[in-house]
Amino acid sequence: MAKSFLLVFLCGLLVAGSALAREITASERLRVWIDTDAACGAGARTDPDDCFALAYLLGRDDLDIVGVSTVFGNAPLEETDRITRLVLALEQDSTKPPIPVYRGAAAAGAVAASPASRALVAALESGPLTILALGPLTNLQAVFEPRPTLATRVTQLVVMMGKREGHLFHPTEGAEGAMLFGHGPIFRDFNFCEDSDAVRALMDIALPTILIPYELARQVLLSGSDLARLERVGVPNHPGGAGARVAEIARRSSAWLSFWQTSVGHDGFYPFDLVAAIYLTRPDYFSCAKIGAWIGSDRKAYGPFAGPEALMVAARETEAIRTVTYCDRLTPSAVGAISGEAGFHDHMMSALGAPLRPAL
Ligand SMILES: [Ca+2]
Repeated sequence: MAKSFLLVFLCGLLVAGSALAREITASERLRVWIDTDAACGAGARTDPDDCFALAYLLGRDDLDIVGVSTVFGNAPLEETDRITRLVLALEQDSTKPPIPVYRGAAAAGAVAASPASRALVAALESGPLTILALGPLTNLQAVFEPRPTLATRVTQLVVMMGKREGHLFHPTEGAEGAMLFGHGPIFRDFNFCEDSDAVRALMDIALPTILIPYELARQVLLSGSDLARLERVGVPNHPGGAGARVAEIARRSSAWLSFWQTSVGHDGFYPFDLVAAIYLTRPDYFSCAKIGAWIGSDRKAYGPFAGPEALMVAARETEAIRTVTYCDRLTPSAVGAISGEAGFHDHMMSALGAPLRPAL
């Protein structure tokens, strides 16, 4: 699916990304908080998706990013906090105040007050907030478990998590003629697994939750040639200049790309958190529905064996303890099926600063 999607994209490069017709006023901007375990370049198998999500969001004029909090996950907190600050500092606009970064939880269960939880509470008290959670939900547990009424200040909580019962996170799943276990690892629902107790705690709180799951993110591929294009976004003689952030993240993604090429069997990777970030500005690209969610063992994916605990969705009234919005696929316009529309991949690349046509 991802390859055919790419072909559609490559054939449809004529339309530029969404140029804003007029200047967006401050009151129209979406007020956003980002919670992240950014770890690009921290190790050979650390996913750079948070870093791309940050780069995408920092490049938008229609968002008011009031704060960023860091959490353990893709790497220890020391690393995620350091790398988040590094990503934000690259290309810092000297005409604007820097976006504040707050250090959060270093491990599951670390829910004592932290700079992150205090700052997020203050941000919620000062206005409605969209929260984009790209890592384990420990920082959110630290905020909402002691003060559940703050949930009324949340416009939407967008989380990279969730699965249908019976669904395995394997790259060949759903591919025609593919042997499921033939090649590549089965991924975990990482943000859930790293702190399932935080998810359990938040399930009791009425947060307007939107789940962007693996099954949606796998419809988007950031390919090796995409990364090469993004590396060229930077201006060579001006390392801190336009495009430096994206180019640096692309360079820090080379080991992750190699892992996917050799171990997963794809010339590219699914940019999970970047896909979730794009939901904030282009929800029209996402096909979503209200659905029941619960935490439990998957009874369908592993034959006679009980699967590991997961955050699952389906219309099972007996177990659905929460209603969430679950986005399982891209819309036809996002995959370029509607003539004249710039698709999801086109939007993603142009928003990151890549030229619309690959350099010859
Ligand atoms: Ca992440």
